[in-house]
Amino acid sequence: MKTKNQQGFSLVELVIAMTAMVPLIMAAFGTYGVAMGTIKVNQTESDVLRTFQYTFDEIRRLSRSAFLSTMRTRANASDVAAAEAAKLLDPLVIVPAIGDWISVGLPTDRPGFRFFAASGFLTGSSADATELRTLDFVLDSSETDNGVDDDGDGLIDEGQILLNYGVTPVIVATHVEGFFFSLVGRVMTIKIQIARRGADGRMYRKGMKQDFFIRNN
Ligand SMILES: [Ca+2]
Ligand SMILES: [Ca+2]
Repeated sequence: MKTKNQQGFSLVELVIAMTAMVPLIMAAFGTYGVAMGTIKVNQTESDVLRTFQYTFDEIRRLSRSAFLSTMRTRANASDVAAAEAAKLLDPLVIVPAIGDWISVGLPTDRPGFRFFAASGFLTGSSADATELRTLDFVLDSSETDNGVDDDGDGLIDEGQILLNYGVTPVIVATHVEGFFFSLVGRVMTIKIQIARRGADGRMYRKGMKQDFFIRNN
C-alpha cells in the first residue's frame, strides 16, 4: 500500500507547477529572441565597419604618394555661388558647373577629389612618373540627389565610392549615403556615411571621419 509521500504529483499540483514555470519559459525565449536580434545587429555593424576600414585603408594607400599641388575637387553648390558672386566684380572669372573639377579653395565638403600621385610601378626621378587617381561618389542609377529614398530600399541618396586609376573604375564601397572630401593645409579629411538594412529589417547607419596627411608638394 502506497503512503501519501509515494503518490507523486496530483493533477492540481502539476497544474500549479506548470503555471509557475510559464514565466520562466517565456523569459528564456524572450532572452533568446533578444540575443538573436543582437547577433543580427552585430553582423550588420561589423559589415559596415569592415567597409569603413577597407575604404580608409585604400585612401591611405593612395594618398601616401599624392602631390598636394595637383589636388582638385568637384565643385559643389557653394563653389558655384561664390564664383557667380566673384564674376560680378571680375567678368573674367569662370563659373564652374556643379561637379566640375576645380582647385581646392575653401574647406567645404565636396563629393570627390583627384590628384596626381607618384607611380609605384616606375623607378627613377622622371618628373612624369605620376598617374592620375580619382575618388568619386556616384549615385546609384535608381536614386536622385533629393533627400528622398527614391527606390524604396531604406537608403537615402545612396551610391558607391569609385576609385579610378586607370581605364576601369573600381568599386571601393557600396551603400554609401555620403562621401565628403575637404582639405586644410596638408590635412585631407574624408567623411563617409554608410547605411545597411540588417537581417531583422531595421536600418543601421554610421558615419566615420579620418584625416590623412599629404606629404608631397
Ligand atoms: Ca534608396
Ligand atoms: Ca534620392
